[in-house]
Amino acid sequence: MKWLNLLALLASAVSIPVAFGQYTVPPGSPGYLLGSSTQAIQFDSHSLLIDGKRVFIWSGEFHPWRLPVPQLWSDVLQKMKGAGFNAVSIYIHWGLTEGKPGSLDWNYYRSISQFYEVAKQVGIYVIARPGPYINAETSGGGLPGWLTTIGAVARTNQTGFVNAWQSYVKQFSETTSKYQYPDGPVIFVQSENEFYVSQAMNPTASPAMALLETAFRQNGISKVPLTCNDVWPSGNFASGLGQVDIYGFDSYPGGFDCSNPSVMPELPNYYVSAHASADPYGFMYLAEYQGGAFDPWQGPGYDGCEELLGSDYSNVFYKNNVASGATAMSFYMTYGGTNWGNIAEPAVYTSYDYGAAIREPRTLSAKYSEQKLQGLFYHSAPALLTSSILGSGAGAPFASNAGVFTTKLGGGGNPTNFYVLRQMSNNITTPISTSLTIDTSVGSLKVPQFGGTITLAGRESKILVSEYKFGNSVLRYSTAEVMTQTTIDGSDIVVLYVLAGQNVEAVVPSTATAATVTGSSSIKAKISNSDAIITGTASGISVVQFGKTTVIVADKATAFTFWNPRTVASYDVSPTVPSVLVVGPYLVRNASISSTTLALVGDTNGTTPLTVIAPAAVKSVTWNGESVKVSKSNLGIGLSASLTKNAKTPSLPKLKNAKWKSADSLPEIAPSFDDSTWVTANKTTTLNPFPPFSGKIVLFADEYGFHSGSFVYRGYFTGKATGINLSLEGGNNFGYSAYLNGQFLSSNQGFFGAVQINDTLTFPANAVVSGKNVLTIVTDSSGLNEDWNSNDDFKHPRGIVGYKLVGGGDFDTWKLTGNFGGESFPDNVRGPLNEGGFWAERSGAVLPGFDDSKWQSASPFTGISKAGIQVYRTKFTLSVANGVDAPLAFKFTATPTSNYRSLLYVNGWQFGKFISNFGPQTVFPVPEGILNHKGENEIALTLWSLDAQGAKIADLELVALGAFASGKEVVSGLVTSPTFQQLRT
Ligand code: IPT
Repeated sequence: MKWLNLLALLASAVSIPVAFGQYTVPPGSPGYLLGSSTQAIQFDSHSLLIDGKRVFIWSGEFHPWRLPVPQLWSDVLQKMKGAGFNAVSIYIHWGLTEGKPGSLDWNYYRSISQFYEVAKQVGIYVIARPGPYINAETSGGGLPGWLTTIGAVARTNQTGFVNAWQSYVKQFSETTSKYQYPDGPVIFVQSENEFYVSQAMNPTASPAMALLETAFRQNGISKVPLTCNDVWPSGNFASGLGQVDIYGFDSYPGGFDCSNPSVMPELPNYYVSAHASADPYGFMYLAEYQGGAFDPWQGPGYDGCEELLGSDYSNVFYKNNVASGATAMSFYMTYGGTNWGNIAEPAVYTSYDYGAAIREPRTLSAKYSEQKLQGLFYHSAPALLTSSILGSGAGAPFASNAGVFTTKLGGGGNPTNFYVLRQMSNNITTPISTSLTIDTSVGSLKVPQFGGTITLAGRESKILVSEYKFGNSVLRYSTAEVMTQTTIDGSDIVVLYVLAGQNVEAVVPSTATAATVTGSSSIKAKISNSDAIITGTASGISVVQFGKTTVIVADKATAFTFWNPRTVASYDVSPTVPSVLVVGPYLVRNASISSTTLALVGDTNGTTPLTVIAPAAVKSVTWNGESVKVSKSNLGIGLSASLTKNAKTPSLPKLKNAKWKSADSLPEIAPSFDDSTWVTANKTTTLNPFPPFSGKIVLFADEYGFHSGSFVYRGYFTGKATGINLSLEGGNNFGYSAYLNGQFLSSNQGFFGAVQINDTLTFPANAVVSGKNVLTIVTDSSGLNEDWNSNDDFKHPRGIVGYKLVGGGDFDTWKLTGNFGGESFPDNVRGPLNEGGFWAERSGAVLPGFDDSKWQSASPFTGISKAGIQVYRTKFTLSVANGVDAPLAFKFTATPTSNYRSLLYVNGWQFGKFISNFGPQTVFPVPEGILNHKGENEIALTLWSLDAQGAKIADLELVALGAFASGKEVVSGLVTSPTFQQLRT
């Protein structure tokens, strides 16, 4: 191992990039390092290079299928780009794409080509992660439901499994091949997902991985590297069979305990050594770095996750990654979205907000701003991309205070050094002060030199620089952090920030004779011995100008309002691409200059002061296409204006006052119900590794082509049975109700962690008839399990898994049904997982255009007074003003003592599963496009009362989660949403 490290060191010293896919010699020989290529994407042990230029990958995870409105994808990507994200990582969902074996559908929200086009337009690289296994807290971890019935073990090289993914991988690869950089935005294709676990448990992981990689390559993924995400930096697939071009690993060091959001775990300290031995030739790529957390059924809710993995966490942990040498990281998630339909796996509920930087309603969180400051900085510090760790430790020789831990990065043939400072423990929430000994071109300096201290708040990390180049200027050092730099009209600008009130000391060598300070006077500046010396505390914005150099100092909260868009279309967000500085708005999406006009596109949430620092040629400014009155800014630099466009919060209908129509959604309990078109369960054997423990007939819903939502069974028997032993599986928190000959027997619900419900039901004497008896069972599923351990866990059956009549006899016939059409579902827009098997769903009553004129008038707020399922429908019209982005949501009032389960359908899309006593979700955001913001909407709501006393919805309101005057892409009404007439007649 030692000599391998030596080679790696040698490679880093000479920094010869390796092109991917060029490994004609085995890893470990010098030739391996010297492979060369003309390809656009290369790398070495420091960083990725694109078109020969080193690049820091600041990436975020987003699942387009969790936001099924393609016209909103640009909104998320522009928000990401605004925060310095130059890449987006996406999972592609096999199960949603191939609902029926052999019938693949890549249209609508499944369109990867449309996503790549949007990313190309926005100018953001794409990391494509097609699985075929993805985990992702989605049903079956992305494996299709029909895969539960194949004999082969998933995620192995067994023929049955390999055959199963062929079409999906081929079609993914063929489409993606046209979008490989530079023809499109795709820079990496990841093979499989966290296959480490498999290697321990599944000896065929390597051959399975190799087969997949060959399939990607043979079907067109020939220009970009294949990558992996090891669950731990243990080197799986960094070498040997199944080796990828670029090795990556995942890390979730913040944990998932969102109920204790103020507890911050300590920093991981193993990355450097583990990566060095796992992947000595590659740069450190954190393929999934924790960007939030999922929240389980009965969990504390996503606000806790946003706090736990919030701005302090982002500050300390992400900077620690940089201190560990990472030059590429992707946050899981950056926009989480929604588990609409039956996308969720059993651990999670409808919202997949994830406490991410961009929240489920597409609003920006506090940590978005923290990520923006860091993202912009990493792109503004090319020296970071050739640096190595030059030393680290508590106190000396760096910090004067032993309570401060410093990592020094530098080298790489330039004088720039980076000092990553933090406190010794994340338990410390009080500030600490220190001085720092740094290397500069005038020797070692102990800074600050002119009074004051460097302060670190509790849970604050700072990256301080020395000999940092910006344009033709150099920051000798700064005790404030750098946000970004740009050069405008030949004048170099650097933006520095610290928390309000903290000291700042910065020195920039200069031949100027005087320095002026405008804006906030908390900062002073002077020229002394050919140095501009800047000192003071940060408060608002201070602008220091001398010669052709400008240093802007802002307090951190004010820095959060800074934006630095490029003014030409470009994936490259480094300082070599012209940019402007914009201060004030909630969001700046885009900037461009044509002759004397700067056109800005963005969002405001109220009257907002605007300052722009742009070339002198710019005389006028437009905001979202309208010109704004500008004057010289009193900051002493740039132009100022006021953005006055106010977004009116839309007036919303009161659902409590709406006209509701209603019908029984459980007619199947009637003995006379006609189930002749249902499937007859006739299997007595199964390939499923989790067979029934009792009962003659296999009743697993998936065996009969029903993979989503809910199932209804009707079992016929004659004789004198007095009860039944019943076993059901449905994943966490599933429910069921049983009826005999129309009479309610009982209901039950699982809880978190309950795999199976085993109940003995006693038949009331008066319920059993002497002839044919019919037992009706309605049950739902919270999705298929994931398959994290490659042990076919996702094949855990759903529905009835065991039955035995008490008192003798057996069933003659079992009939069952699930979603309309099963695998031959007709709705190729909403796809295979949208609907379940309730009558309201099968009959199409949940679809727009369904004729409910013959239904009775009844409201869900009155509800039902017995056990059963009732469906309610209403319509309302919205007229959200043009140019307003108003994320809307349906808000249930929680009634934890009541026992009911509800599905919310919005224009035929299932966008909420509310369980009265489990929670935690009561607010269900529904994106514009699923909800028609400018026209009519049809809502269907099911109310499944588990108890004999019935249930009612306490309240359901339509609420606005914000209102922004927005420059986002216009959503043109509803996304394609087939109607009842198209799908059921
Ligand atoms: C990691 C998975 O790769 C990802 O798909 C998702 O499930 C994530 O976890 C949790 O949200 S696995 C990691 C926790 C070891």
